[in-house]
Amino acid sequence: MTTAGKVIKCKAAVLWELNKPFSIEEVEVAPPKANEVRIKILATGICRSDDHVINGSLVQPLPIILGHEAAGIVESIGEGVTSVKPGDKVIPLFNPQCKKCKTCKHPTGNICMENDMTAATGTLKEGTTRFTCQGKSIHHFGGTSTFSEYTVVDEFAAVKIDSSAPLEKVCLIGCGFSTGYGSAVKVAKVTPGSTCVVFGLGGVGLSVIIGCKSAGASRIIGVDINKDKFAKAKELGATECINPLDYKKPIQDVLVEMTENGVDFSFEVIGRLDTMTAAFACCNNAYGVCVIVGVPPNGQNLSINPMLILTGRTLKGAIFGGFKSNNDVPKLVSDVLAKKFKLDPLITHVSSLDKINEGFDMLRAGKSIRTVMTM
Ligand code: PAD
Ligand code: ZN
Repeated sequence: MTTAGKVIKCKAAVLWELNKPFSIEEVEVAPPKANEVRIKILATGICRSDDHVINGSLVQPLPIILGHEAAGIVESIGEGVTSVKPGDKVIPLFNPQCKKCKTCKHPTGNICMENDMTAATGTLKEGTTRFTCQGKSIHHFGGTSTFSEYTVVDEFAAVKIDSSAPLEKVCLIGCGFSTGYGSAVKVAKVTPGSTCVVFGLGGVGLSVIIGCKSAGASRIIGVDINKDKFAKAKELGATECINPLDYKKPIQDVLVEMTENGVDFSFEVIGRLDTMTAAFACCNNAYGVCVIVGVPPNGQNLSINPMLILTGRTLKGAIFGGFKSNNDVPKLVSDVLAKKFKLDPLITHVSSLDKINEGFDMLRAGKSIRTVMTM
């Protein structure tokens, strides 16, 4: 029996209030309108950015269905959709690529003007939501909302991937892996023989390490206050790992000493102002490049002595590893199929949507890298 054109009732994790657990609810998912795609989500990862919404660091309209790192199969399409068809494997794109706006037409810019992160409305482009629960309309998150068995996205926020891709792994290309890997190879443009430092060894930081190693860095220093993260970081390419709590001096001073006047490339992959300041200060004064990857707390500012910039350091940042999502996501999936890199080491837990709160508790306790919920 086809579900196309009908409302689908399914399970979703709804966040009704900040700092509260998700409620597993039966939601109604309306059929896609023109230029929209309804997707059956088969796998979705838990990323720290979702947690930033729960704790208020990343401000979004509530109630909301979070989740943005996923893969699924197209269930039905709205009028005018041409890039995907029912049955296609797709990855939803929280940082979409419409290919028409000024940013998409720019050779490197990747914050498509159709994105719903920078000034979140919690709706699709048409201006309304497709989710209803207990008679209330529920907001979308980043145009993706993958903590639901079915979701509706704008056509520009979904991309077809290889039909043989293992969805329970390539879901990480929807956010964490691509963000980290691209931050190294595309944003910093790590060079062979260079020295890199990565602050924060979660799923995204470890993906930065994978990128630094593949770009030929000869020294990769991992920094984390949780030493349980060190073994995996070394397995993926870190040549040494340090814990700021083991030193009396500020960690930037330790790093500058360890590396003869600072590193070539530094990455902040936590989302804290103090570690952003440290990451910037520990890169070489003449040519060091610091990339901000962590999402900072809402409404706070960094204070930086301009002298640090004047001598030649570069401070930059990027969403989604600087990748143009529609162009690059299918290529990254093909790279996984060609065994160019492995996603398995990043997936420490496989779980289900019913256990979403336990999955977030493990992330907060530093016990998981990525939990992938399969449906
Ligand atoms: P995670 O929580 O798995 O990893 C963060 C790591 O930082 C953990 O291992 C912590 O132990 C460590 N840490 C915490 N505090 C400190 C500290 N003071 N000093 C040193 N280490 C510390 O998160 P994640 O890997 O999923 O995400 C990391 C950040 O990247 C987070 O801010 C997230 O919102 C952001 C992100 N950005 C994008 C983007 O497009 N720029 C995409 C996805 C995630
Ligand atoms: Zn994410």
